[in-house]
Amino acid sequence: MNKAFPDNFLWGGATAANQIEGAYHEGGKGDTIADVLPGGKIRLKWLLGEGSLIPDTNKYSYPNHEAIDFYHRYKEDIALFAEMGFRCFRMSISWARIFPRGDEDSPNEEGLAFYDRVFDELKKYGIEPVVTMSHYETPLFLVKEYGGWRSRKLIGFFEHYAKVLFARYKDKVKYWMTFNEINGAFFMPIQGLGFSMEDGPERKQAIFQGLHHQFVASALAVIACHEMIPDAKIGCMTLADTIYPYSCNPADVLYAQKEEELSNYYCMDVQVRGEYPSFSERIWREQGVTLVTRDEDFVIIAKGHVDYIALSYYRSRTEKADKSGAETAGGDMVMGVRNPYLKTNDWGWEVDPVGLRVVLNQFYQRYRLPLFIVENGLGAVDVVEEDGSIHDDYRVDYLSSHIEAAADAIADGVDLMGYTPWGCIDLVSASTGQYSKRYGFIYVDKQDDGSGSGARMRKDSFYWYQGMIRTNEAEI
Ligand code: BGP
Repeated sequence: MNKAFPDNFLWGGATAANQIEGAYHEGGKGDTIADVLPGGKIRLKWLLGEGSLIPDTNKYSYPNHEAIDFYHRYKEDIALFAEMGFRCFRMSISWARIFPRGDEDSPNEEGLAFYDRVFDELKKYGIEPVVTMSHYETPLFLVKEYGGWRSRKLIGFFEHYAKVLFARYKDKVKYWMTFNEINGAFFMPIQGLGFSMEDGPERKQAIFQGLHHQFVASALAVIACHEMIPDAKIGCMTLADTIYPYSCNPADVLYAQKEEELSNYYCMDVQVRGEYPSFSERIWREQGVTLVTRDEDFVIIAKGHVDYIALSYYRSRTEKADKSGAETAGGDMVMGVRNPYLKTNDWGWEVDPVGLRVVLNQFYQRYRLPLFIVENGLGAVDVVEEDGSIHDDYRVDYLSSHIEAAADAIADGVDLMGYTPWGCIDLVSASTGQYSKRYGFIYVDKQDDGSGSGARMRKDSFYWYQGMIRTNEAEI
């Protein structure tokens, strides 16, 4: 039996500027927070808020500086996306290419022109750009000078940036997203909110305050987009955290529910419903947070609610009230306890396609807005055979099982707009800064020590995904 997707389903692939472009000092671009994160396991120290914001190239490598050189090779890459049959391409605009410091009045024309060239190239093949405005790449100047999103001033800078983008690209881009994985701030504030800070009450206060500023900024961008490009759609983007209670012990169920409220619904309720959820007062109390707000913020938030919900999904999370003695689930900062029913990938992330169906249903039932899976995928070590072939059947298994889960969700009644697997071309990992954690259909010859020609090669999954898009169906 086959399951069909809607004819206008947006099949494609997803990337972010800091993980593919490289050319970090070309075209007038300023530094971003991604440019000071070193590559390899050591990056964790920075994600925990303990690393320096001054790069030390004698001691560390900074793979985001070169990434996969999409800045110069975008034509070749887009041709390969077209060969797979992409209908859309998710990418981000680097804020620091448009405003190198982030707080200028006038944009950098060279940066704007670069994205014009990329959009024109996509159009040549009929590929729709899906653009994230801020994907873990806050300009470093804003981080150092203003303390990142802790500062209210960033609301105005972001609104200005958004308006410049809408004015320039109004005829070229019809799908927008404001902040990538906005709820990721709870786990890795350095990437989303652009500040580094060790754990403690001050950090919690800063995270909630920074998120409030992002909510207002996001809503202002939504309002501007609706006014300036009435035929565009603008969404929020959330890290979809399917949370299971470890057992039917009511204490575990309640704990899991509270985690879900914080991780999934706290941000989405604001961005989708235009108001803070009923449980937010409790969360602020429990976390010892006092938000500093202005009356006008709530008017803006109420008006600037989004048109669709974009989400990333990689794995589920299992939670337990009392974790003592329990095995921790592997992975990065999004940690729960080990779920004995699930297998893990090479980096310890649990693989759970059913969790995707579950979370799509949860989100759709709660919000009744179209959903868009803009990240999903398997980070794995790939082996290039002597003849240049790459047999990544494990990736095909992962993706096809998740596509089937998405098809099941559609059959459940969920309105799903599209699917753009993460890292459709190999890129630099966000959590480890490695090249060797590969997600792509297209292999890029770059190794963790920075060596490699940068040559692009088609993996087996390239041909599988091409067939998948052509038939518009998931084989089950
Ligand atoms: C998401 C980010 C992406 C991406 C992905 C995979 O959280 O939005 O930028 O990198 O995760 O994670 P990683 O690169 O750490 O494997």
